[in-house]
Amino acid sequence: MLKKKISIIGVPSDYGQRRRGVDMGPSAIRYADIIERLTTLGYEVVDEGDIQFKRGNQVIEQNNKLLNLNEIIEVSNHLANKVQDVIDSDSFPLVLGGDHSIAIGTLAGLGKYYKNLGVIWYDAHADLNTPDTTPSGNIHGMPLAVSLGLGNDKLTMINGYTPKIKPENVIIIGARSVDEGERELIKKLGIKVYSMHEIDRLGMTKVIEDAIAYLRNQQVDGVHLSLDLDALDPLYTPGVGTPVPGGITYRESHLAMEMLEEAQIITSAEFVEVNPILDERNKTADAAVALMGSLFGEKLV
Ligand code: NNH
Ligand code: MN
Ligand code: MN
Ligand code: MN
Repeated sequence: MLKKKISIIGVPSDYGQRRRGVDMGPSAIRYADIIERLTTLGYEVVDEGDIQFKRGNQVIEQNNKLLNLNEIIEVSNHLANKVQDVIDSDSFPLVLGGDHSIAIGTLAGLGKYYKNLGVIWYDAHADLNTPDTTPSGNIHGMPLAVSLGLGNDKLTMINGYTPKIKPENVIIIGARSVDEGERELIKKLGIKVYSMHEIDRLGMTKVIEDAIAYLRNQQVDGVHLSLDLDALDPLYTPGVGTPVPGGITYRESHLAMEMLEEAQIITSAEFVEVNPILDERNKTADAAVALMGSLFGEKLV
């Protein structure tokens, strides 16, 4: 990894969707020994604790196209500030969700530093919905669109600027559930997508080689890995709110992380959608921590 220090930021938010329990993701990941795992690899690991915000019984139906909008704005502002503090301290931001709506805050913080940030969106979904296209009203289906400057102004303007990233610097890996409006947006913006079809056809080795070459060619000044655990097949990560069969395998995901580590290209990461209530004996958090091990340079021999 490019940095010797890693700062863990927990974001216990479940406001981006309707299934309770994903707010316990950071606890489940800590329980799976994330700190020990990374410390063993020689990093100085700082646990920044969890982002603080009002937590309670939701869903608060303020707007059926933007569920829990105000809560998500609050979480995003806090998280953006924390991510900036971590970068200021010359540390690697490692954000633990929470549902994927937290990526709005992560990218709002990162975009202040990286003017040409690359993003690898490892997910079964494209997360490119807007209030006009969302089938659910769940903001966890929108963070990539929001970060590209599309959707509700209050979300796109978090941290006082928009957009946070450029479409030509985004790569989606693992997609297999894409909504109609998202499909149109992918075409319109020319976003690079390695769906399950490309992963099957090319193999993960070629997919990651291409992704790295593509981002280098874009001359990105950093690469953020946004990893939704539902990218993997539910066989390996059952503890997610919206599982989709036919996903990436455990080994393919390790290979992807190992290749990204070898390339020394990742400058920040987040692992989201771990829901211990839906899980089987913390299997999904264990998988998340094992993948982080590979991402941060763990070797078998
Ligand atoms: N595309 C659907 C929606 O917008 C599902 C999104 N669910 C996710 N995204 N887990 O990664 O509601
Ligand atoms: Mn507050
Ligand atoms: Mn997602
Ligand atoms: Mn997903």
